[in-house]
Amino acid sequence: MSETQSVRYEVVDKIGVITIDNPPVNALGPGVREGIIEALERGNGDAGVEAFVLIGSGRNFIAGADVRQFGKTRPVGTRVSAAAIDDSAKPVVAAIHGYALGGGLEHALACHYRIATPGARLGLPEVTLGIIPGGGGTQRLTRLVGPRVALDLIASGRQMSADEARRLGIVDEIVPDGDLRGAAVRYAKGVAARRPLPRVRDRTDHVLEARGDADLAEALAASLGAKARKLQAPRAALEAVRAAVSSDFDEGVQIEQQLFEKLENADEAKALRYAFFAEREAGKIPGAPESFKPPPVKSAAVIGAGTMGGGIAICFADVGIPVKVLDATAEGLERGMQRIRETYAVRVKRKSLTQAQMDERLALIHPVDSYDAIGDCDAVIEAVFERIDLKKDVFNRLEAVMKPGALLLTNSSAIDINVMAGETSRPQDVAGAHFFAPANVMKLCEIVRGDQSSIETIVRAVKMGRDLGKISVVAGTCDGFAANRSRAPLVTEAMLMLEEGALPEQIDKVMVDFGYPMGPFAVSDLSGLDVSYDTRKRRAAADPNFRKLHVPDRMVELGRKGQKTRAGWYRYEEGDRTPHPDEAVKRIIAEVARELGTPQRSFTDEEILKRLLFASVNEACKILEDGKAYRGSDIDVMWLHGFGFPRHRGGLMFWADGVGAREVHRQVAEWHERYGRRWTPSRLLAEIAGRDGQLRDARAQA
Ligand code: T1G
Repeated sequence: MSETQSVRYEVVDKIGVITIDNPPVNALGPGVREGIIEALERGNGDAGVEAFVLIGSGRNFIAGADVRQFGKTRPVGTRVSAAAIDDSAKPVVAAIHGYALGGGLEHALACHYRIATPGARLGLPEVTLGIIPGGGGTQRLTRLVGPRVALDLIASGRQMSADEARRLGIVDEIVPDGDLRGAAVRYAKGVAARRPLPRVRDRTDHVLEARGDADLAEALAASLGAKARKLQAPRAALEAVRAAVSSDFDEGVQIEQQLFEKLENADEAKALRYAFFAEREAGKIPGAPESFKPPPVKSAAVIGAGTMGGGIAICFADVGIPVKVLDATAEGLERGMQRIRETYAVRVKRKSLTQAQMDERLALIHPVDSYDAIGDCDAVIEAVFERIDLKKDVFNRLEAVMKPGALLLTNSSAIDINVMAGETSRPQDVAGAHFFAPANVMKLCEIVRGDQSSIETIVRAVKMGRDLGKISVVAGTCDGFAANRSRAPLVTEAMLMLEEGALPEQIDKVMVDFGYPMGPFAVSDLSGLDVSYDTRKRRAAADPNFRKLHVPDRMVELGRKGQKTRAGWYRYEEGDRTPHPDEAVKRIIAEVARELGTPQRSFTDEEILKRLLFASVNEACKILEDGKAYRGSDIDVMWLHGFGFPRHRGGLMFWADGVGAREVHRQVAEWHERYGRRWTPSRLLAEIAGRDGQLRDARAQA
């Protein structure tokens, strides 16, 4: 018998079973909350029903409120349906499998009992969307586990395992996989007659204890990290948890509601919501045949045991996929394996991994000494030095040994995919899988289409990246592909502003204030100033119009290569990574400017920010114009996960939309007049500005 389309209600052995059936993830979409309320009313009015079970069909319990509905009016809020569960005269048992997130966990907290399967994942991820739980979750969780644990969970938005939830007292019992519904019905029968109902809202032990805790206020405030403190949602979470301690339940729910409403339509929440959907959109490949279900990569090989190759091997081992590692020399291979062991050892030392886990993962990484040993792998990733002759040689050998249909991937960041594809008789199987350093940490995996890559190859490579826990985004092959190509103009403008009178620490501060973890000069010190030096020399030799970057060139020539030489854009003390502004750098910049005869001036923070980001927005539009990215929002996902762009600002294009495409275009055109060729406005930018459109919605033109 169906109540609403997305909620089923039936009576099994005198237990009213309420099943949420709203694919794909049982979000609390239209009709779900109403359906729950109606089912409860029926069962409470039915003498043949003793208790209820609330359960999700498909792969999880309830993934939370429907994010697509945010900012729109909601007929019934989570608060109301959770209250209906709480108010039920007969006990309600939440039966949790898969995800119980956000409003999903809030419904479970309103239930009188909670059981879960071992694989269940529970959490209140609202802060990651710029809001706080708005269905009574901040109040119930604080009453159930106390303010310290509650704030940790709410302000971080992290997920916990069923086991942790059991230890914290959030879950009453863990039941085996298999027949959750049967187990829940039996559980419900066991508790059907028990009274009073254990309502979380009536729990006072933790809040009474907290009221007597003189250190609590300070401890709670201190528990928000520096990053969280800059954001509205975690600060609101703190206020809501405080209210749970100091107020009665109904008052607390009111306060939560007010805080929630203030956040819901703020810029922070809009940007975070946008980022959530942009990430999912990036996984969709235009033109991919719907019937094609990509087979997972179950075994992989990495060619080249350098820093990148080792990092990539770790990515596979981390998710349980066996991986073979091959290097040109036995010493190179041993050094690479040593580095892999050290990386794991650091994680064990930092307690993010146990020794047993380290051993398990290392056992999945097999050093091999010949190409013959890798032929049967589902995917191979080439990560040798960026030299065309080397890459060609590797692909020649892969052609000879790899089984038909194997994915032939290259981690090249600069060399045209078509060059490698041209070495094989199966260019359709070749694509780029461009990881960002450190490969085992950074989330972005740029999947690069060669001219002949098949759509199936791209879909498979995207899935491989996702299975590695990465965010895969597709780019076309061109100089720098989409991610680095879109960022390059930012770096150029940063360097050129130095010639005009800005200082590295000033530019970095603007970007850190904007929300970046580090400014571009601190990043350059970390990766090494010499990395781009050779590329610039090569380009300058090939292109007479190439705008030379005199300041960084001079720095490298003076031996200031960054952290590794303890001197770059900043100076560094021995064994310490803290950057200190350096008078010597000021002198070098002034000297170069004098030699060039560049007039010196001062910059406002706003000009710095716009000059850096507009240069990249303009380039991103050119990338789309050239058909080298599918969508404007894909550029944003690349910036969020490849370059540390602050997530609460959505992404490069989303941010620029906030300024307005018209204004971006006007300024780019003005700088084109002033600075010349490199600021030539993109045609696509002009077109979007002309119709007051949105950059994030731009689509590949070619
Ligand atoms: N609303 C709408 N659509 C959602 C959704 C949601 N909450 N969650 C997922 N989807 C869609 C998603 O867009 C994709 O669609 C498909 O489901 C599969 O998702 C009152 C206010 C559950 C861990 O933050 O974290 O409750 O792209 O590709 O990798 O306090 O989705 O295929 O068309 O991500 O297996 C709190 C968000 C809301 C959970 C599954 N809830 N979701 O991951 O699949 S706030 C969340 C996730 C709230 C209350 C408040 C993940 C997942 P399409 P997927 P997955």
